[in-house]
Amino acid sequence: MNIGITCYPTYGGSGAIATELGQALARSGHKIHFISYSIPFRLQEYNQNISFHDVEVMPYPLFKYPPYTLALAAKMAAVAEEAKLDVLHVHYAVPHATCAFLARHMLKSRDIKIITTLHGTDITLVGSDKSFYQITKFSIEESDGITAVSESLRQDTLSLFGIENEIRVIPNFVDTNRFKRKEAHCDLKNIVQEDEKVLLHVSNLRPVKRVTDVIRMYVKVKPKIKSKLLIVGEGPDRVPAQELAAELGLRDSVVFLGQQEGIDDILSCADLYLLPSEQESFGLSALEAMSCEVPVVGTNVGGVPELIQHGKNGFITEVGDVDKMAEHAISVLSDDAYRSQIGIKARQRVLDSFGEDRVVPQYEAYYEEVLNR
Ligand code: GMT
Repeated sequence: MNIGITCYPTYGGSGAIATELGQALARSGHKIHFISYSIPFRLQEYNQNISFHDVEVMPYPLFKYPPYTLALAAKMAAVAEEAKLDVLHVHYAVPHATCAFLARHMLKSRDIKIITTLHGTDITLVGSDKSFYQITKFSIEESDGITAVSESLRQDTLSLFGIENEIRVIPNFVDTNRFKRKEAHCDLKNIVQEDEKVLLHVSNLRPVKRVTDVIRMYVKVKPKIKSKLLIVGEGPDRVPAQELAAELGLRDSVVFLGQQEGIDDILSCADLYLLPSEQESFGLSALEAMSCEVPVVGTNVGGVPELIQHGKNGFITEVGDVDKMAEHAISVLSDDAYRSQIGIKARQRVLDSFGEDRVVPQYEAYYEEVLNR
């Protein structure tokens, strides 16, 4: 198949999934065309089946907001024509589903199918804002196929938008060969001492991720467990989190690493992963942690309980319940055998249901189904 993929190319789970999907499909022989404003950050392997089409927006003094959406739609149409695309798969509805709709209408001779994958805040935050609501609903309904990354997000889409089209749940996935525990690669020796446990949080440090909860739970863990808390990522809550850590006397034990490549290597050094979000339609970072045998403490929101089975392969607490988070952290970090047992079960959960080999064929089958409708 000839498949166009559009996503946000910079950091973020939707861009990561879109890119991993494109790479996996290319390995199976499909021709993949990424269309975006820069090369997706996870696009790391060379494959002759992958091309990248850059969307350039002409600057002009009249434009306070250069119209990227129009340039993207025009590029989608051009690539669809030139590369004879069968499917245009857009990730994150706003504005990509609208651009795809426009592109399809510009094409005179080609019958192209548009598939929109909903990832989370495109529905729950951005798409449901009144400035975007109507156009997001319209563009989703005009797609030939719609997928959501969890049942919870499917339900949110139905209730917030009243969409009557079928929405197929295809969960996020991970490359379990890359995301696996490789202790020998643990390269944090100058940050963490041999006898210290490593707690980890990775995110874009926006308010929805509640990074300050990580600090507030850690202040309860630190006196009981010799450890460091590593925080990876950049975002608006970095400064408040750093200030809170200093205020709580944790300046030396909370390490902000900033944006990092090679999360799989950092995960290999971790003993516990924390995801205290107040919204998380799936929680890709938790999946990647579980794939590396790292027990996760997550919150009872969105798709997280569809991934973590509480007490079996991880832990779930209510949003903001830092006491419970700390309790789970202490129980797991003070008993190595228990920690590794939870970690092994977490990886098994991933292998059973969320490995690339399990999920990518679901997308391929869905493309076929939509094409044959
Ligand atoms: O919606 C966002 O916050 C951004 C988006 C992204 O591009 O990373 O994250 C969402 O999509 C991810 C990939 O499907 C999911 O793993 C995240 O849970 C989801 N984020 C939220 O729902 C807050």
